[in-house]
Amino acid sequence: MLAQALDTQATQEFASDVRHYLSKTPQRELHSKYLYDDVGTALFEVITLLPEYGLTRADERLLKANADAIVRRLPVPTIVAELGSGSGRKTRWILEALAKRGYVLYYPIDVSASALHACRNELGTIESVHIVEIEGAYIEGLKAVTARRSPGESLLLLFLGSTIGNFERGPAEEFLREIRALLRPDDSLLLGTDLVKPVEQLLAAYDDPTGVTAAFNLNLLARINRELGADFELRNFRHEARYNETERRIEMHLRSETAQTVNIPAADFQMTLRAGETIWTESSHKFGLAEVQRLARSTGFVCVEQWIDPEWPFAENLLTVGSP
Ligand code: AVI
Repeated sequence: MLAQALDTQATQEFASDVRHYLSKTPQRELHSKYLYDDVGTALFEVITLLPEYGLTRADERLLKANADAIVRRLPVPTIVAELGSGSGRKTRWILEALAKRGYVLYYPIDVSASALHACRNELGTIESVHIVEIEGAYIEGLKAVTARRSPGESLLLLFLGSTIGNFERGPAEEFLREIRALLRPDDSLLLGTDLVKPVEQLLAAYDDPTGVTAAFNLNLLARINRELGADFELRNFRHEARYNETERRIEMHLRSETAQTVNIPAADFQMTLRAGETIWTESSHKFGLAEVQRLARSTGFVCVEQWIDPEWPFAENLLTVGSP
């Protein structure tokens, strides 16, 4: 009964967000968090395997190569929480390195129950690691973790995979400040950031020739059809990835190939798209190393070390809680 009520609430929120973002002028939008239903999550997993998309492999390589160095910087005992754990694959290296020092408590935080399930399957067998899943949004999940911990325990918070890049720059700062406000002086944040790189490389990563990213993007319309009873004709839309030089970000759009009217009954919404008009579905910001250091400072952290992948420009940034 409770699960059903929560489901209804989630659907209502989805409907109201869809209506709000699609009504924006002059650029219609959809919020990128809705890309990740079960189909979208599975498609994203495939994206991480694409030769053109080096981001996830760079993140994993860095964690594997530097887990011991990262852990050496952390006090004993340290518990671990992760925002948006996903399958948990790349977290293994950090947990294994920490487990060499003793018992480790790990809180994966994710809105997706299936991601948490995959995470337990992936990491549940590491000796000395105890997993407590937190199903929920980032900040609420982090609050639940900080409310449970004992006085002497410091916290390592993981925010990997450059998910911070999917926030607009202003909201990214606000989000880091919110996190900072929940942390204590001995805590740290390991933040993964994809770095600025040649435009051709970025465009290939976000518009791969096999069409997996296109399917990932189009699935958002399919999801609105499935969950809100809409009548998007998917074949009338085309995936587009653009690089915005000024903002240093990839923008994903869905271009309407014809003039068309779409009905979304559960959102009580109808719209007419012009031929060539686009719906902006995601931004993926790219960073500079000094920019991350500044971002850390401006949000109450100190960036104490940055590890950079030599193959695919990506940085793992260790931020400690700065003195106020
Ligand atoms: C999850 N996030 C960091 C990915 C990115 O690269 O911005 C999402 C993604 N969108 C298209 N491809 C991958």
